[in-house]
Amino acid sequence: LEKVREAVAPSNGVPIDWKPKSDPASIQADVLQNLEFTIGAPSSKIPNEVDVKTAYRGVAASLREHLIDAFNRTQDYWSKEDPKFVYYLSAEFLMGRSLLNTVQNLELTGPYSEAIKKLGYDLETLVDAEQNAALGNGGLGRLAACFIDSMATLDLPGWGYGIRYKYGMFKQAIDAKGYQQELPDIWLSNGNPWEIARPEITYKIGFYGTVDNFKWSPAEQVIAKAYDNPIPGYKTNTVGNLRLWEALPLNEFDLDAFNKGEYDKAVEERRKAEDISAVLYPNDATEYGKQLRLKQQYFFVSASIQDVLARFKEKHAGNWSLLPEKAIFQMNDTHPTIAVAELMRLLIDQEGLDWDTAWGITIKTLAFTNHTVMPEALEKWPVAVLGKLLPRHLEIIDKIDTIWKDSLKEKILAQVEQEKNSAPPKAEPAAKAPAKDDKKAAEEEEEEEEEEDPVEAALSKYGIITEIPWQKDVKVINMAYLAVVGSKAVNGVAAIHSEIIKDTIFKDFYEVMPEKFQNKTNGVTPRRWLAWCNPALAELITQTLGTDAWINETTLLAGLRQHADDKAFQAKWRAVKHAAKEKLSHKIKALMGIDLPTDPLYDVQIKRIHEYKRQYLNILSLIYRYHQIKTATPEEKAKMVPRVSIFGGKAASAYYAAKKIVRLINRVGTVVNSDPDVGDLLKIVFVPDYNVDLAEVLIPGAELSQHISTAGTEASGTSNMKFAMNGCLIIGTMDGANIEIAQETGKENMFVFGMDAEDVPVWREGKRKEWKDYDPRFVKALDMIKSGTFGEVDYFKDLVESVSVMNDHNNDWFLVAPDFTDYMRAQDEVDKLYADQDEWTRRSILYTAGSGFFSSDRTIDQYAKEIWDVVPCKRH
Ligand code: NBG
Repeated sequence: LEKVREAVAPSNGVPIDWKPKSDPASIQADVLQNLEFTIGAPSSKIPNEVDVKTAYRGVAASLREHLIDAFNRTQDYWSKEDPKFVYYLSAEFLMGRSLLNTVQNLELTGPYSEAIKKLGYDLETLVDAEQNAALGNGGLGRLAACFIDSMATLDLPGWGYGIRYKYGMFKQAIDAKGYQQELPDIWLSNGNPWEIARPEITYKIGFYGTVDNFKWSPAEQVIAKAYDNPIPGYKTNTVGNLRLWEALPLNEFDLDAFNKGEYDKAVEERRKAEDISAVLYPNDATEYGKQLRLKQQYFFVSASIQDVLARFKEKHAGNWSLLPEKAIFQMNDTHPTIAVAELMRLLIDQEGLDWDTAWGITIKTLAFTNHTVMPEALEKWPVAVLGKLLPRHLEIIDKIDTIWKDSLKEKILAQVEQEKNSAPPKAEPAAKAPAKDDKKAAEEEEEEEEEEDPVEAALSKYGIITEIPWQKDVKVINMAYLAVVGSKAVNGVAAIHSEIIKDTIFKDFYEVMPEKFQNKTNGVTPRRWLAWCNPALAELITQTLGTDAWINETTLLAGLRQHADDKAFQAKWRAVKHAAKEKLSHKIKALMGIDLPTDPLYDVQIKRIHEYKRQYLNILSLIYRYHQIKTATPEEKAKMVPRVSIFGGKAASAYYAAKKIVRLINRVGTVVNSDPDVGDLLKIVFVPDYNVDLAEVLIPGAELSQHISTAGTEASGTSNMKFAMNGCLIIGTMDGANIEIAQETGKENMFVFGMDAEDVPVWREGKRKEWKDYDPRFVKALDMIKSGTFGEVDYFKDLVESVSVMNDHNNDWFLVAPDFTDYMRAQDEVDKLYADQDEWTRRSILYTAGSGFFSSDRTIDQYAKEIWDVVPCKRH
């Protein structure tokens, strides 16, 4: 080794500062070299006979050198400086593609484009050859991806931690009849040039088994193997890390079994282990309660915490009280919340700390973000399930629960006393009460005796381990409560959502520890979601503001406001938007073979398909629009505003109502698009397999986007922010981050409709009187479905019924019918405004101008300062 060092290092012993070169000629040579020696393409075929996918790999391999160079320097520097780190624990990271983002963030686009051109390709084609890394379901996973981009850009020492799923989010196909079909997402089939396998970094993860005197002996063990994914910041040398874990068997292969001819048995252990990191659960706000899911959660959480503790020990062996000054784990929703028990277990069982010391460290080292109030997505594991898989953790959770409730006892006792004293004295039994027979009286007495102690009753609502009301005797662990108790801070993801959680799901907890609760309004990275996906608009913004500093300092976008009334600027803005519509139209032609005119209003609703997101409301209004077109006179038709309505999104595979909505949209699209009476007045398109790279085309091309959830249900929404950045107007309810977008861009510029979050529960209780009857247009739309205009009358029957029984307020839980009229009013305003293109464009500019607040740089800066206490550590 010494000899090698001597050979590569100059005499002063400092290693040669090797760096990949960035001029086009060197890049070209480097790509060629990588094509041959990394990828293995025969030199006789390079470059002209190499197919696009291979060429992509060659270019990625060359870029990877730049990435790894900066990555190693960053990580070395951080290791030397030893700052406090944030670890973002998330079961999902919806990264999308990396080539364009990498080349842009490293500021190498110019030389790479040139080099690639000289080799006979173009950057855009190669970008398109990359598979999507769809290791997430929707907003929650994409948020995690935006966050690590911002962490790197802000030079914050931080890593993401998650699972390297072999199969990501399922691929969605729509069959000829309009049904959604789910296909496996084999995203690694062309390799993954961005990751660095780390066979040297592994941890053992145990499951099942027994606990004897606090000592856990797992019955099953697997190995977690690390893969690092360098995350480049923009305009900085910092490259962060996303470490993903793959599950492998402890024993590769049972040769004995194989030799006996038991081939299945020979590979059984491998198969069982690999199952753990095989698939991303394709659900978003619906809980299947699968044991494997819990296994996945524990798997990645345990590996990540073990990894962090191992590094900590190398530097600060034994000094555990220092841990909260060196590390904070942010738990992204309930999926990683087993971390509370795992950190306790490792500190106590492995490091030998006592309970109180371990607990003191734990609650300073964990923080929790809640992303939904939908009860089905707030994970509750049956005690029986968790206790079997993780028996030691169950013990720990049980003890946390007991100590937590004990700590509240005094407070509750005082409350109960106070209530007793202030309650009116109990009336004496009426003198003439009929005498009871003895037996009955005795029974009643017994019942009274059994009556719960009021303190116990009051305490039960704080229980981490509780009974589910509809299934007595089945005990469950409320993972969100465990997280709230075990964290230093709890936050919601938009202002309204953070208030709602304090009033509803965490009300009791908020009352006893209000200081823990915070808000951190979501954000999105302005790099991927404006600068890189909409280069023409970005260029216009840079020209207009005289700087591209807005890419990292998005509040500078406010400078566009002063140009909003300038007609010449409006014309330029419109031209750029129109070009983006054309690009979108070409994309749809390529994907679906549908020709979309580019003059109509482009109206887009893209998100997971869910009843609360109300794609149903949108399609019902379009059905009525279709009816209007069919019955219009030529004069009326001439006045109509043509529209292209685009939907995209996946329904969870077992979510039948959502799947019916997908089918309805597709059926309506088929009928409308082929009706010669309609022509270009209305086109309805459902783009299959909506994902990150489609979003990067759909968002710039959209002029109107729909964020129309029932108020109080959408925690934040993040695509609303992306649309706003790209100058797309919003029709929406006063829900989630729409409220803050309206504040920033002007509520008068948004098409706001519907009940607000305070009205909704009142409506549901059936107390709202002013709503008299169904809107006749709503009735018409439903009638058209019922009468078979779109076929499949029986199939759509329950969808129709779900919004039909007006007096049963449990029906139509998401208020499709009661919000319909106001929605139609807002849609009329949309049409009216679109006819006035100057005013529309003015507003479009104001959206971009007002979107600066919604950069994830701002969000992450707030997390860093207000929760994590992590400061930038920048290598120069
Ligand atoms: C989702 C919410 C969205 C929110 C994202 C990111 C879950 C559980 N929640 O409204 O539905 O924008 O999280 O915070 O996926």
